[in-house]
Amino acid sequence: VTRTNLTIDSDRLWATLMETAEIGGTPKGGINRLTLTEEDRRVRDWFAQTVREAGLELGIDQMGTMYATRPGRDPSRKPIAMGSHLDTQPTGGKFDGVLGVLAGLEVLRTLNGAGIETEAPITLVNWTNEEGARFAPGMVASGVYAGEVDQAWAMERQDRDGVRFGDALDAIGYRGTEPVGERRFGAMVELHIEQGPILELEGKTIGVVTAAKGSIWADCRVLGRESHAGSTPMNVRRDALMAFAEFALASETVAPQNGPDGVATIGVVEALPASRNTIPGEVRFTLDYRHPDAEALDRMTRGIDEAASAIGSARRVDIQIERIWNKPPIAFDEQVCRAVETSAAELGLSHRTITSGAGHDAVLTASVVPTAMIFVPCKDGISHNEAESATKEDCAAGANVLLRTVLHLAG
Ligand code: HGY
Ligand code: MN
Ligand code: MN
Repeated sequence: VTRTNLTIDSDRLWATLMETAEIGGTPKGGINRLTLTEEDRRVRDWFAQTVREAGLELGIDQMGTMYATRPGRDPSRKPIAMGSHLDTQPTGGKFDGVLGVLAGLEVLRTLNGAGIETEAPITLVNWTNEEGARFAPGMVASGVYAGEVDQAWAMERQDRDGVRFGDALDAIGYRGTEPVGERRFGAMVELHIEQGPILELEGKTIGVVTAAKGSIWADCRVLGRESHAGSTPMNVRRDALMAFAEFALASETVAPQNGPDGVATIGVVEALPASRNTIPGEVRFTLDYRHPDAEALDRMTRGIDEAASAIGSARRVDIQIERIWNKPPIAFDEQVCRAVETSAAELGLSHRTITSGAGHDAVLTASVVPTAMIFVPCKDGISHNEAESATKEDCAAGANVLLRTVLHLAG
């Protein structure tokens, strides 16, 4: 039975959001808390202490993912999971990931305060390395949990300084002993800011997320030939940087060819040997492209590979694209989506169904656990930016939908 009058404490939620934003907080009001750094360790320590104070049982798996469980009346039932991530982008905001974890904490604190016992246990999850900004790919711990990423391969991923994921995990003391994927959940619900402009434009408070774009990440290299900047005629150069530039613009035109929902991004570029009077012989760069439709995503892959070989032969360079992540588009679970929609309606909150352009841990768990997401608006649709912001009211609305959805599912 769902208590009709139970709501979360929005002051407490907001205070917790602002308190933890100090850990890795930046002068511009954002958060720089890259996965498996000292800042990540500090927020994990805070999380561990806070959930223990709330009487929750804490487990940590071999990828460092943290599970805080509130017992239910019937321990034989699979727990209902709420969760997201506490790691951020280098110029991250206060809400991406963090809102989903702290709203889940607020839900559990509210149940404790009301003395409510649910049939099924409830587990709050902090997934390791959702962002993929330090160690690529992102969503790697939920990927291992879902059986879509190989754990040993994940442990070997290196950051730009050559630090291995496994060593960084040991350095902050969060390599748990629990095998990944051993915990099975009855359902999983993730609350997140939309990170896009639709809810705000339409004046809707809640997004019932029914699907998510597919995403492909690649580590790329252009191999040309170093040569003298002054004495090498333009027509004999094998300039890796200029070839990269042409490829970058080609990837920008491939995206919209498959409709307005196709996107492509090159976030990191490095020209070697990085000397102003040597023609770059090598360029290393990242490529992230996405589409909600699997067929269109395949067409983007073909367009990108065709551009690489055409530009490569025209400029006598080799453009290599190594795909390290390939997650097809997904649809979330209909029952769980309906529980989200019913909860929003019960609360009298304006809502609409929506597809997620961003990736989330829920996108990975969806293949092994009935999963859905709740969106709330963020200002100007801005995210992965220190100016990211959401209102206290919308955060509370999202947390109340999360509370009711979990009560529906946990009984
Ligand atoms: O890349 C993503 O979609 C996620 O926000 N890390
Ligand atoms: Mn996120
Ligand atoms: Mn993010």
